[in-house]
Amino acid sequence: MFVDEISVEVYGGKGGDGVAIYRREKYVEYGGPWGGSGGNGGSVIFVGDEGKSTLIDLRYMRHIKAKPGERGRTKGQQGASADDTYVRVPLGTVVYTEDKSLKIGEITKHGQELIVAQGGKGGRGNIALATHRNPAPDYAENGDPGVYRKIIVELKVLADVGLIGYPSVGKSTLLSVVSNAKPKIAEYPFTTLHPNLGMVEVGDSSFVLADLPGLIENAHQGLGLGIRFLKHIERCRIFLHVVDLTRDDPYEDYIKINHELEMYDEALLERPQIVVANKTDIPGNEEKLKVLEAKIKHPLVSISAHQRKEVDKLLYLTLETLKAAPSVEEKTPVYVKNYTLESEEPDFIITRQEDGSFDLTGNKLKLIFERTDFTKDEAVKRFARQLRSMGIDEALRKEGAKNQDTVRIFTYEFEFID
Ligand SMILES: Nc1nc2c(ncn2[C@@H]2O[C@H](COP(=O)(O)OP(=O)(O)OP(=O)(O)O)[C@@H](O)[C@H]2O)c(=O)[nH]1
Ligand SMILES: [Mg+2]
Repeated sequence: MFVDEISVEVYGGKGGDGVAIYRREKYVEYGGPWGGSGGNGGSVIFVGDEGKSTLIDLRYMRHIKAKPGERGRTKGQQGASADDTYVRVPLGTVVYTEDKSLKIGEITKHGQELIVAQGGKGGRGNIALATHRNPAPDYAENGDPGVYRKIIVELKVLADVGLIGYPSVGKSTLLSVVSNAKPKIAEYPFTTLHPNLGMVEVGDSSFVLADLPGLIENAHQGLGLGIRFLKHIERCRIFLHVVDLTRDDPYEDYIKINHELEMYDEALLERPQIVVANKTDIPGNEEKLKVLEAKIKHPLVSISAHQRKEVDKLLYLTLETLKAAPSVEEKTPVYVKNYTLESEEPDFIITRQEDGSFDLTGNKLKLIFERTDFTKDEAVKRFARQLRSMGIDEALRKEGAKNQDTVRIFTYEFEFID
């Protein structure tokens, strides 16, 4: 089965907590801070692997978790950082956020790495937190949580040449006679349900040929096997457009398939196309072939895939065309923004509740919140200072906060003091 889109949950490992302990020295009450920082959590990383051709492995690991970092140790030693968790994926893998509004990245090369869930940073121990003002803090930072997200992993078939055309015109038959691929061939439409790839050798050169499911009118609106497969077509550098001479009007077929390409993305019309008039072994269609030759604007080769007639001629023309063809620009659909730090939400968001209290949320705020050990007074004071330096006090005042108003930060509540 060909898997081309899958949803997976990925979890970066939590950073190890820092520790707050003191050095013990004889006759010295406080020997100074001695707590090490926590190690970083592991990240979940996808790696390109040219030996893989499907996403089937991911189907068996719906939740991918990286390991947490170790707690800080005594004697100022840092806890060990966790190893990253690597997942090998085929080239052409694209990763999106859950709703597909953001593209996290894409793997196109062997060995290329993409972090899909970053591990959390280790929390600082009390040695690292010591400052001029407070040389012996009795608190430490908690480790940051790792990134958790649901992602959509998508694979587009990477092929140089794509076979397109109506169902049953002989696309799979052609692939089967020019490569080692063994696609299913039958006389009913939609025999091919997923793309088949074959390596085609021509003289000293070779190219990857993709046999794609048949297209029909309004495929761009989802009819037949629809858009799911039009998107595979996008990446082919050239098309072999197979038309069946035994059908009523092969020229009309040619026009309609090109119209489908245009409706999906008009740039596809610019791509080199060779028209392959198939089934010349069946007599009585010579007139239709002549009409095609006269009317179409693309080069044409007539063959019998079944009898492998004139197939070599087609392969040489394909190779020549491929060599001259521009490489395909990877383009991101307009509605998909590339993932950047700016796409993250602001540091904090203030919402006024109906009862007049204030709710504070936001990614950066959450991070500072999670780092804080609220059982320690000093740590809480430090948290308050951090809020002030982020401009939260100022912003609250602007939103109309007054003395003794309630402010809520996740699970923590306090009174605003002007
Ligand atoms: N006579 C003749 N029959 C052919 C030729 N090429 C393919 N066929 C037949 O046409 C039918 C459809 O062939 P397929 O290769 O499965 O067609 P397809 O384009 O892959 O069809 P879908 O996968 O449904 O899109 C089969 O019965 C083939 O045997 C040919 O050159 N001559
Ligand atoms: Mg087929």
